[in-house]
Amino acid sequence: MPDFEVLITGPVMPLIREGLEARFTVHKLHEMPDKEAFIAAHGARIRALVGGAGHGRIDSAFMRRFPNLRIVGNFGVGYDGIDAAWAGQNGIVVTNTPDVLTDEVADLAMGLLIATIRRLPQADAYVRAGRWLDGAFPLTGSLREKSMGILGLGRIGSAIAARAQAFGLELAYHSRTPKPDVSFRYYASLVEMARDVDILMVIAPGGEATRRIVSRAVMEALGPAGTLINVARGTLVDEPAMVELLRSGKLGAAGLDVFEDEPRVPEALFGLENVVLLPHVGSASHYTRNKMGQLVVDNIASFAEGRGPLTPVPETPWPPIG
Ligand code: NAP
Ligand code: 8YV
Repeated sequence: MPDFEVLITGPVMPLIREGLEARFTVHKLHEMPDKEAFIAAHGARIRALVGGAGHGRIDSAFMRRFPNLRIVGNFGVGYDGIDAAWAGQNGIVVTNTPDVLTDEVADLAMGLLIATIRRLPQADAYVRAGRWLDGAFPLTGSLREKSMGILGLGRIGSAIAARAQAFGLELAYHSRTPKPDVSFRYYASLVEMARDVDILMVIAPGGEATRRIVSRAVMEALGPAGTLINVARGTLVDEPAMVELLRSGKLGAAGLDVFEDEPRVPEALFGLENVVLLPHVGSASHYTRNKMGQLVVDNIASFAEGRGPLTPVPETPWPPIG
C-alpha cells in the first residue's frame, strides 16, 4: 500500500516491524540521524504512528506535526502516553491491545502478591548466600484469612479477582462506578477501602484522572500490616510518600511492577527488605507479547484496508460519532 506510510516512534519487536514492512512503507524515527529534519520533510506523508511505552509521549503537539495522520497504534492496553481525547476530536483513531494480555498480567499480579507476602526473592537470596546452613528462613506473612481491595475492576482487575477467589481471599473493589453482577463489596471511597483490607491491588489506568490516587492517606489507611501491589502505572501512587512509609514501617510491604519514572526506580527502595521490585514485566512473556504485537499490526492493516480498526479506545470510537 504505497500511499499509506507508517512511522514507528521507537524500538518495537521484529514481529511488528516485519508485519508492517510487508504491507507499508515504514519509517523508524529512532533510527533517523535527525528526527526533526525527518518530520519536517516527510511528516505530511505519515498516515499511521506506531508507539509504545518508553517511546515518549504522543501528545497533541506531536500529532499536529503529521497533518494527514489517521491512526495511532499503541503497543499495550494502557495508552496514558497518548492524548487520545485530542486524537478523537481531530479525526484520528487510537488503538490499544486489550484482552490478549489480561490473563498474563493477572497471573503476574498474583505471583507478585505471593512473592511479596511469602518473601520469595528474599528466601531465594537466603539459599544462594548459604545462610540456610545457619538456620531456617524466618516465618513470613500469609494469604490465609486475608482480604484484598482491587482498585480498578476492569478486564485485568476481574481476572485478578477470579484468581484471588481461588486463593480464598475476601474481595472488595473501588472504581468510579459500581459494576453490575459483582458480588464483592463496592467502596466509593478508596481510603475507606484501604482501611478495611489487608492488601491493596492497583490495576486502574494511568493518566491525569488517577495521578497519585493512592495517596499518603490511602497508604496510611492500609497501614503497618498492609501490603500494596501495583501492576498498573507508577503514576497512580504517591511514590515519595510510599518510600517514606515503607522505610518507617507505617506501610507493611509493597510489590511493584511499575514506577513513576521508569526505568528509574527510587534507590531508597533497593535496600528495603519489605519490597519486591519488578521491571514492568506484567505482559512480558513471548506468548503474550506476540499476541499484542500481532494486534498492533492487525489494527493498522485493517484500518488501511478500509475495514476499520479492530480495537479502538473509547475516546476514538469507530465508526466516529457525528
Ligand atoms: P480496563 O478494562 O479499562 O479497566 C480499568 C478499570 O479501572 C475499570 O474498572 C474502571 O472502572 C477503573 N477506573 C478507570 N478510571 C478510574 C478512576 N479515575 N478511579 C478509579 N477507577 C478507575 O483496563 P485493563 O485492561 O484492566 O487495564 C488496566 C490498566 O493496567 C491499563 O490501563 C494499564 O495501565 C495497566 N497495565 C499494566 C501492565 C503491566 O505490565 N504492569 C500490563 C497491562 C496493563 P470505572 O470506569 O467504573 O472507574
Ligand atoms: C506493556 C503495559 O508491556 O499493556 C500495558 O499497558 O503496561 C504492558 O503490557 C507495555 O505497555 C509495553 O511496553
